[in-house]
Amino acid sequence: MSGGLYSTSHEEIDKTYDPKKIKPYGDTMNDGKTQLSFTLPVPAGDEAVEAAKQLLRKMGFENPQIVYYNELTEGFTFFNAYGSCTHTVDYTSIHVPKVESTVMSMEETDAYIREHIGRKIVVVGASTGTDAHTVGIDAIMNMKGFAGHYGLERYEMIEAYNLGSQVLNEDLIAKALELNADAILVSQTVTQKDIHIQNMTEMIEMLEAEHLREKMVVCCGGPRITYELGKELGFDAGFGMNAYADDVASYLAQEIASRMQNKNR
Ligand code: B12
Repeated sequence: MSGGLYSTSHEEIDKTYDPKKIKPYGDTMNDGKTQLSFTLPVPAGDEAVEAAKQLLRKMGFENPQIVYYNELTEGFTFFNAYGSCTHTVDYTSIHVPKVESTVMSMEETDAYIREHIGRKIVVVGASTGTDAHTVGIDAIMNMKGFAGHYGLERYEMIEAYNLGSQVLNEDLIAKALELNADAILVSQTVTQKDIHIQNMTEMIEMLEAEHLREKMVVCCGGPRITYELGKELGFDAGFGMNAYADDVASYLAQEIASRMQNKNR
């Protein structure tokens, strides 16, 4: 049976869906329909709309349509546009490195730590450098948590210390040493001029200089952080958007337990 005016039936989808050639979906498989917005440094008017359409065609969009435009400030026009994307991606060839641990609930993680580590684990976290954003690290660490996921402070088997924002790398390391921490969590939100790269690189260099790098599990996170970037900068793992306390707590528990096992071998 057909799915109606605005939807495609499962049978039709099965016939036309090719994982080797995926493209955006509007209301019909492979229609390529895409919405995008951008600003051009020109005054509003017919020429501005034509410029936006030409640009969309060069980006690979057929049938470009400008559905809204407004001169936000003199000489700068904002556009909302639609177009049909002509490009495809081979979904079967995609491999994204990511944390391999099994995500457990808070209760399961507490039980895992009890069984495999046998003591509370100590975690120290902060938003470091000049970064004033606290909401990300709070989402991971605060008792009340975020989006229905309790933070590390709520875990019975985790002693969590959230140092807040604008914490210098040396101060975070000093606190981790004082508390004999098992793990350090670094949050970075501001990425302008790659300030996060500089700051996180400095963190790892400081830990290495003090011969502390291997003694702790060191993780980073933030909206523009990926697992790959974290690894590239010398962290054990990186967590991006949609990461929750469950993800990082499960990873820490399993990673610390595995390091303890390896040591005892
Ligand atoms: C709230 C906010 C602020 C508040 C922060 C209040 C506070 N106490 O944190 C205030 C008003 C202070 C602020 C200030 C600034 N802000 Co601001 N801010 C935001 C805003 C609107 C929301 C950020 C947020 O709270 N998100 C919600 C949290 C829950 O999401 P999250 O951080 O991504 O965290 C999740 C994951 O990333 C992950 N995660 C995060 N950290 C970690 C750490 C670990 C270890 C792990 C495992 C996971 C993890 O888990 C979280 C839950 O899933 C964003 C825009 C936006 N809509 O995103 C801009 C934004 C982040 N701010 C921005 C900027 C530029 C600034 C300022 C520099 C502006 C200025 N010129 O003064 C200043 C900061 C000055 C400074 N020295 O840092 C830019 C950053 C651009 C960039 N890429 O660099 C943004 C994107 C706005 C924009 N579009 O320009 N900001």
